[in-house]
Amino acid sequence: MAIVTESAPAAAPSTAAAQPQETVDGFKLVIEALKLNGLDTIYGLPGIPITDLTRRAQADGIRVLSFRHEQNAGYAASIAGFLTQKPGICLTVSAPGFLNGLNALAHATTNCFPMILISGSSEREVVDLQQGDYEEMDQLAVAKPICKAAFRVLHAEDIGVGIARAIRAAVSGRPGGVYLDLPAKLFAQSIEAEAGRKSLIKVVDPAPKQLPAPDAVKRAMDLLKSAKKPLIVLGKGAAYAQADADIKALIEKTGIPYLPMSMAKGLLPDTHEQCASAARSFVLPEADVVMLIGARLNWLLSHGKGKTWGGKSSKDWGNQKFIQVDISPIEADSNVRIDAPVVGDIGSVVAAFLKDIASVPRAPADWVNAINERKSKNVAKMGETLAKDPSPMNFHSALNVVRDIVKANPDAMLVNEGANALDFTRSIVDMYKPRKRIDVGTWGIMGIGMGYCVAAAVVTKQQVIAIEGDSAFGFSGMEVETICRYDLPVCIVVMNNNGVYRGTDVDPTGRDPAPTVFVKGARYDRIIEAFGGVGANATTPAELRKAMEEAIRSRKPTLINAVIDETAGTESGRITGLNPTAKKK
Ligand code: ADP
Ligand code: TPW
Ligand code: MG
Repeated sequence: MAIVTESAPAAAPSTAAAQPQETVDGFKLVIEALKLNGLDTIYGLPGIPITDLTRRAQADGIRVLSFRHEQNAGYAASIAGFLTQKPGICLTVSAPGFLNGLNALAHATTNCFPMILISGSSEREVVDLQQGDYEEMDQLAVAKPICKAAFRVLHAEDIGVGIARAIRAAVSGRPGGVYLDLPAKLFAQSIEAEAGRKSLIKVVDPAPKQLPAPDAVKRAMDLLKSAKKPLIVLGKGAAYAQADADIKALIEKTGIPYLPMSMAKGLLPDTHEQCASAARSFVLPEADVVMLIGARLNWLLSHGKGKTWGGKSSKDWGNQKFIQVDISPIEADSNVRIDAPVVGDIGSVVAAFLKDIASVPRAPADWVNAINERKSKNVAKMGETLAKDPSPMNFHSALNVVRDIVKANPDAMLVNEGANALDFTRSIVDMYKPRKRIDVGTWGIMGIGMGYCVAAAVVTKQQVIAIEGDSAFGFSGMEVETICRYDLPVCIVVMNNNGVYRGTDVDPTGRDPAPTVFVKGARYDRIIEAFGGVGANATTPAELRKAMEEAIRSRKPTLINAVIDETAGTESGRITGLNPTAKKK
């Protein structure tokens, strides 16, 4: 490791006999600690006190991707963590930059993505006495409640330990967001080079395997063997675990129908004969044993109860028994009884299941047939809808094109946010490979779009396709400049229906535009042209297809304004029922 950067005769005693001492400063130690641990990319935004950290990191070979807003850098880091199993690094300045990064830190924690938010901070002595330092804020205290762990390093010789602790906290057990506070003073501290080198830690086994207890495995397998109507639910934890071949084997060897959660789509191709997505509302209430693999029974699965699961009212439990595979020992029983919790990492657990797989009977034919019947009906119905070519274009006719393009480019990454633009894409666009679909996640958060595009392109080097609601796009739209600056192969499709959910609302008083409505007929494509990217306006599926094909052929940053019928969407997409007014009714 080339850690010696400077000789510092000025700092040495000025006797003629003294040898100039080789020293290393805090900047360099941070950079070397990251590199030593294979953390080769920083998503950030410069300014005091970290500008020189970005410069020197770049000079030392770390890829430094500079954003227009820290939130987007943070989202990029979070999804890089999901895709690589290494903590994504987001770097920000103090107070305001730090706060801008916090949303992503919380998002990473909520979604179980490993990420480290590194923020520069002001002088401790001044901050703690609240004497009004430049960008004064007790950042460590603010970060703590929303992240998995938070650390501060005060002395250069502790940088190695600080970064090692941050890495372990981010990736071990249930992954999450970690905050690392680096005060301005730290960067300028110099220590003796050899001592500096020795202080760094290459973290050994940062995310240790967690083998399941044999009795827990047996309990789960016994329950599975007893099932007449088994179902497997794959969540984004299963996608994160990168145990793709074993998960496929588990599903195919048992013949059990499975349901992928949004970001688990493509773990097996959505076109797989055992995929039950098109019969979701049938399999959830009907199943008798449900194996959850890396999926929580949160709101996205109706908390495991209520009508979705065959309960009589919203609080009633259904009749299913649950097996839950999760690395978190406290996840089980969070919403309903888990009859067979299996705590461990998904790779190890599924491998343990496979050892006993021959004794699991194949999923009963009447169950499989009943599902297939529902599926083919629903698929046929969807086919009819997709075949229509209404004018103006609606979500279905536009997404029918996206569906074809993704099918022809199964390695492309698909970024997706919005309400209708999200829900329709998830149900219409099939995914064929693992970890290709990245979206709004557990919170249904708007704003992940362009940050995810940057990270997806940088990490995977694949074509990225972003399907964005016009509202969703606005949260991170300025990052099209970033996409153009780094010349990334990103094709953004803005599903422009003139607003949030729809473009049809009016202010009853006649004074202002309605809260959900935007400038009508806006031309989002022109935004990217300002930065040298390719813009296209598409009013028909044919125009959309041509523009997307051209984007993928050229790999040029492209933004397509897809003009969608402003009446086509529904309030809140698929989750209208969560609105308080709907609840009141
Ligand atoms: P989804 O939204 O797709 O249903 P969730 O985010 O709710 O998925 O659930 C992901 C779950 O996966 C979390 O409970 C998390 O603890 C778990 N998880 C993440 N990584 C692993 C892993 N390597 N092994 C086991 N469980 C994991
Ligand atoms: C950070 C609330 C959920 S969906 C959405 C908002 C504002 C936008 C829907 O409009 P869009 O999609 O994107 O045009 P479409 O196709 O239905 O017209 N702030 C944050 N996150 C969320 N989820 C919201 C607000 C919301
Ligand atoms: Mg919209």
